[in-house]
Amino acid sequence: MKYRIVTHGNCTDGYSSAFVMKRFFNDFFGTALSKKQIQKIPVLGVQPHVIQQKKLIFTEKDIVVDLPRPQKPVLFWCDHHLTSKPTGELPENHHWKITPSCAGYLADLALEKGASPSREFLDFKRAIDIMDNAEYTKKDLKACYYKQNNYCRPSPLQKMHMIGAMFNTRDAILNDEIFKTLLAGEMGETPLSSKMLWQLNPLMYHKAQLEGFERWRDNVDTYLRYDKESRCVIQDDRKAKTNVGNFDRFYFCMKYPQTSYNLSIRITYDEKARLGIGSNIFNKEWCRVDLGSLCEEVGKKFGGSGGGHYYVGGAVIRTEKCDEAVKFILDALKER
Ligand SMILES: [Mn+2]
Repeated sequence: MKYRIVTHGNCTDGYSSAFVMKRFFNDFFGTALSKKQIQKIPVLGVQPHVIQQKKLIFTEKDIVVDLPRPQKPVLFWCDHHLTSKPTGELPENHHWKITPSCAGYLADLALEKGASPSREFLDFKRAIDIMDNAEYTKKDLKACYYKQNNYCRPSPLQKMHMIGAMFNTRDAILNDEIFKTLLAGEMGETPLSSKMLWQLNPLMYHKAQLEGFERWRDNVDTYLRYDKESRCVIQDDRKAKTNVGNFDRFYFCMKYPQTSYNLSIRITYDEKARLGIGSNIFNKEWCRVDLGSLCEEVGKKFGGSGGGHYYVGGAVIRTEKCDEAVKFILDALKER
C-alpha cells in the first residue's frame, strides 16, 4: 500500500493544500522521504459529493485534505468546511477547524511541527486565505477578475489566480491533467516560485480566463435579476440563450451592491442541477443564514448532496427538483 493525497479538485485551495502536504510531508509524518519520493506521491482531485456518496475507495495510507471526512479510517484528514464538523472526538492526525483556507490551516499545523515560514510563504498563505474565504476588496477583485493594462509585476494574489486559471478551463479532463501535473512536478518554496509551474505559462491561462469572465458578464447581463424580497440576485442559467465564457462568482456584488445573497442555477453536463448560494462579500454582516447548512438541507431534501461554509455553499440535486428547490431557498432567505 502506498501514500496518496486526495484533495478538492479544480480548486485553488485544494491545489494549495496538496502542495503544503507535499512540501512538509516529512514534518507531518515523521518520515525521511527524499524530494523525488515525495514528488512521486500521486494526487487525486475529487469533488466533495464523491466522498459524501461513498463513491471513492480509501486506504489507510490516504491523506485527505479540503474534503469531507471519509467513513473508512485514513492516515490523515484535514478540513475547514462547516458542514464537515465532526460530531465526536477525532483520532490523531485528523483535524477540523473553521479557518479561511484549508491550505492556510495545514501551513499552521506544519509550523507547529517546527517548520519556519519565509516571507514568501506568508504571502502565499495570505493570498490563498483571501481567495478561499472571499476576503477580497473591490480593488483586489478588479485586479484579479478584470483585464489589466499590463501584467509586469503581479501581486501574490494575482499569481495565485494565474495558477488557478490553469485548471479551471472549460475542459474537465484537461483540468484534471493539469492539476495532477502541477502537483507531480518539482516544487519550490511555494507555488509562487515553483519553476516548473511558471514555465507552463500560467499568465496565458489567466488572460484567457479574464477574457472569459468578460464575455460571461456580457451574456449574464441579459438575464441576471435581483429579487428584492429575498435580497437575492438570481442567475438562472436555464434562461441563458448561449453558454459563453467563464463564471465570475463575484459579479453579482459588483453589479448589485445592495444585495445580501446570490443564487446561481446551472445544469451540469451529467444532467444534474448545481445550485450555488453566496453572500455579498463586501457586506458579509448582511448574511443571516448559514448558507452551508442551507445547502446541506437542500441537497438532502431534493435528491442530492450539499454543504459549504457559513457565507457560501453549494448543492447538486436532481434537475426535475430544481424549481421546487429554488422556491425553498428564496423562502428560507426571506424568513430567516
Ligand atoms: Mn477550501
